[in-house]
Amino acid sequence: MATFTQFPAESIEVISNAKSVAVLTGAGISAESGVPTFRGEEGLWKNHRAEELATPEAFARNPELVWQWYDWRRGLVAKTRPNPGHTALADLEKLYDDFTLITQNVDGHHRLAGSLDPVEMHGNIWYTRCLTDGDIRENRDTPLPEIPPECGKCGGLLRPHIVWFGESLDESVLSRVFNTSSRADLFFVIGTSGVVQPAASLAGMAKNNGATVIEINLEPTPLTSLADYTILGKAGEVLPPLIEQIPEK
Ligand code: BJW
Repeated sequence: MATFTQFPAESIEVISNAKSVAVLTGAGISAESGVPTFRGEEGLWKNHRAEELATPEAFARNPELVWQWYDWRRGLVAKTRPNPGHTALADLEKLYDDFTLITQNVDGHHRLAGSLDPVEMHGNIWYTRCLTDGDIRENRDTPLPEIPPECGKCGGLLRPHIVWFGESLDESVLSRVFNTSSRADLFFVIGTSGVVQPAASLAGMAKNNGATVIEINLEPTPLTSLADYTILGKAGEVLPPLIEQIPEK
């Protein structure tokens, strides 16, 4: 484990020679867009208790309160745009035949920046799911005209199409992220505190299968001890100059 403020020359060689690349992002990649992170001084959990807002029990208890919080967050995200960190990852993707972007973020910014098929492990804030008929659909209304919103098809209660604490992740998503992390020879972990499972275990899975792990974060995290390189800095400042150094194949 070693920490740096920019990519050392030998890591550029590893990145240039990689054949199978996986990237895991967290809230930190969107922080420079103005989307709040969860933990830390400025994080969402500073003023809001996770268990009162981001659990199925919280929603069953008080769907209006949970929807008001998500409506507020949707309004925040709607005012933001992808930043140079998102764009750099969309550019990085073009350099490899085997590349998977895995994100814990629900803001949809990777896709907006041009990433072709990001795996959104925790869902997407712009989709709703009906509790009665399971219908999933895009909904970009902001603010929402009614809270809580109802299913246009069956009148059932809609919930955000997001994975809350204590809920299982979609099986197909899980198998995709486990497969891609196990076969990667290079694994980036960017802007995540590395405490929420199962996302937090992916870097270790990659490492155990022989991958080089590169972390980019403002500060050391629980994943720093397993990373081969930790670059301390803002993703939107660290990633763009990196891409310029990787030769096209
Ligand atoms: C920058 C930066 C810049 C800032 N540049 N960096 C095993 C052991 C123990 C517990 C569990 C376990 N398995 C499952 C659990 C329970 C639970 C869990 O992990 N709990 C832990 C907290 C202990 N996991 C679950 O419940 C998951 N379900 C599951 O596993 O089902 C099976 C199961 C259930 C129960 C028991 C056992 C098995 C589901 C997890 C769903 C997470 N949902 C949330 C909220 C919903 C989405 C929403 O409303 O938006 O997802 S929680 C929240 O945390 C959100 C995030 O995606 C997630 C991760 O946060 P992230 O992205 O890391 O953000 P931060 O804020 O924590 O960190 C930001 C980082 O960026 C910091 O490090 C900064 O330094 C950095 N940064 N600016 C670079 N510019």
